[in-house]
Amino acid sequence: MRYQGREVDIEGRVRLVMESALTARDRVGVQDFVLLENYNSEAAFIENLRRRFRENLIYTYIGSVLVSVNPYKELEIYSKQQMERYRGVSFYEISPHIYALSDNTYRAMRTERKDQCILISGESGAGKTEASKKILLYYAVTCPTNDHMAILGDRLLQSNPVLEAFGNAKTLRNDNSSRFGKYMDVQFDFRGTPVGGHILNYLLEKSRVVHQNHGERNFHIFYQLLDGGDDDLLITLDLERNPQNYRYLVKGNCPRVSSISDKNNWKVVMKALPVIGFTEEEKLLNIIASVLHLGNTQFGEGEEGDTYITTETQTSNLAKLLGVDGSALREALTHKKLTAKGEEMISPLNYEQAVSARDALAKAVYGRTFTWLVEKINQSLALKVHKDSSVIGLLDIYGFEVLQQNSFEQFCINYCNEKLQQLPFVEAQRHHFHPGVYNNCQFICLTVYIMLYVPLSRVFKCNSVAVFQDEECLRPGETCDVSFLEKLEDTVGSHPHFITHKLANGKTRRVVSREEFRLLHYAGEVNYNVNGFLDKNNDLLNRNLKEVMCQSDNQILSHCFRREEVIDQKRPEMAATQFKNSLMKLMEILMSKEPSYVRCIKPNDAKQPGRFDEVLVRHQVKYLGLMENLRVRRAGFAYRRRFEAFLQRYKPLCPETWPNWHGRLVDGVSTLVNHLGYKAEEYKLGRSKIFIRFPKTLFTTEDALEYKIFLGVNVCTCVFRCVV
Ligand code: AOV
Ligand code: MG
Repeated sequence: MRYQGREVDIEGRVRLVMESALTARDRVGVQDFVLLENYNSEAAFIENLRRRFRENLIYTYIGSVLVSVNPYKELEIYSKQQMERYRGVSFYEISPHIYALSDNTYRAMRTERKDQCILISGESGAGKTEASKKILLYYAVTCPTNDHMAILGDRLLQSNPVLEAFGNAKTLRNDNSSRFGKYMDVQFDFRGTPVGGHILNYLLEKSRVVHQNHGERNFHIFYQLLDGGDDDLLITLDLERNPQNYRYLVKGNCPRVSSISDKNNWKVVMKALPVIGFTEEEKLLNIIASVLHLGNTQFGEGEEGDTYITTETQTSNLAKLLGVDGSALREALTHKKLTAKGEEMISPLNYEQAVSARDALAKAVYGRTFTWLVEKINQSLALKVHKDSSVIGLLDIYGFEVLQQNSFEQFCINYCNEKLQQLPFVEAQRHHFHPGVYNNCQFICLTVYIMLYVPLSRVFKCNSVAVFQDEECLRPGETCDVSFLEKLEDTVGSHPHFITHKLANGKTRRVVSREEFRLLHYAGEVNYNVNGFLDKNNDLLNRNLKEVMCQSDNQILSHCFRREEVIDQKRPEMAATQFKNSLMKLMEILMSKEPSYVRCIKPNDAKQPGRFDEVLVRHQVKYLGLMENLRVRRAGFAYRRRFEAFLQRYKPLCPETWPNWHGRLVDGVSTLVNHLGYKAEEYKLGRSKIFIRFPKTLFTTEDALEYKIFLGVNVCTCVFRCVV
């Protein structure tokens, strides 16, 4: 028989299994942390990661959780041949890989007929987006397809460079940092062929359009256009090639990034657009250019405190690109329309107000175009109404972030990470407190989770920061960020994970300034500066600017700025509330699916290959809860399978369950495991699932199945049970 590509007989195979297990353990550590001898030791855990990292083995399991360490270099492990190696192969027979997790999830979806989701977490730059792309590629390449569906696979893949161009940017943490959250459903029909897809996007960091921190850039697409667009195109758009000429591109003082070729990426995006069914290229380019021109629109101050535009020619071009009337745009950029006692009044904006109106327009134009782009991609992926279809969801969000100055964006990003970090815990609770399985619950570590996460979530849930910001924004008259901070102190001041300058009282060594509040997140402390918090949450656009925009003859923009919005006097939901609500919906989506987890680790802050910074890794191992994860797996039942799935898979191993079991599922499983010789401490039967404690039990059963399929006759599985 063939084993790992070699022709061997059964004895040889057993020997090979044992030899490879022993030598591999010494050289490169164990491939599943569950098999670590000293599984309580964090040092042993990190040493195992380090050994494997040194050997370019970036993947390790904790049971069914995949831990991935960013290699910061291209490894030869993602080829088509590699994909083939992992197809249909049991999780534990072959070295850990993102393809194994992808394949396993796919097979679970097919055999258990249950929707799945893959949750990828880790801090900024840890490798989440790369992992999600690899999973998608795996499905596009390995799933059965036909000509029609091949187009869909192409679209799924090609949507990535487009979304990344518009939604990713260079930050200090990551040269290709996702500045939006992405959840993608891939839909499969009963044959396992991908038939549709759908993307949900979460809170794009729009403030980046008008401002970037030092060493960071605006969204990639601007630089791609300037570097890659041909001369004629730039002339048509009235653009110059040098990004330094655009105020929205110079704030971070970082026009070029050595790891990025804007020119090549531009070509990739231009090629991808038609694949995803895009015909409005010209209109889209006009919009990108208009944002740059908006940034260069400057104002002068009149004697009466009024404002006028000093860059007249540019504004005319800007109006053309936006497809709106020039004088109406000028008026709307320098005046605001108010309705008082049923009468409309126009009042001039002062300099600061005009700058802020201009920036608000740039953010709105870009942000809404991004949402439109996602809608457009969704149309091309078109989720089908299929009776027997299932989906695999892929979640790739922005990772936890701590910057020098943290603002509203980091607050939302970190809140999102915090929420998602709770998910496995909620999930574990759901499974392990399954009646009949865990009567004398051994969940010591669960309390760690509860202590860490629940109190903070209470801050958000009961005294809901988001909701209360809405109240703050709603208050008539001038509201200011400092009063928001005071109100926060009044509401959640007593919470141990919340600190401000006033509340610190010498209790903290690190300074919290008067404009900051500090939250103790699961992943560390973060000081948030409240300056601009409310404005960002308000995300308001003057009504007359909306009026101008909804008359645009650029169809993308007229789609993005609807007439109804101007007529409708209802206050739109605040950004934080929208985000919170969409996250709650996301949690529901995720909870309705069977989850798999990829935990990404960043080995160093210098983005360098071969560097394993132990302090940094230890911190991530801690806050990702990997030791707790391991302890839970070891102490509890590492593997769980639905009765149907377990019986379906292993029934050939027992004459009484083969070819079909007609009694109750639980009795079938019981008969099967008795026949296989499982010992009482190795497993438990729950209400609808079997829980298996040791990976070896499952390895053995898998081996027996494989051998059985190979021989085509019934074998005594005990032989294997003794030797492996
Ligand atoms: P992130 O998604 O976790 O950060 P990325 O997936 O963008 O991080 O990874 C950051 C960079 O690390 C990539 O651009 C690659 O250069 C490198 N990298 C990551 N994974 C691999 C891999 N498997 N092989 C080779 N290089 C890799 V963020 O979106 O900032 O939270 O917000
Ligand atoms: Mg990312």
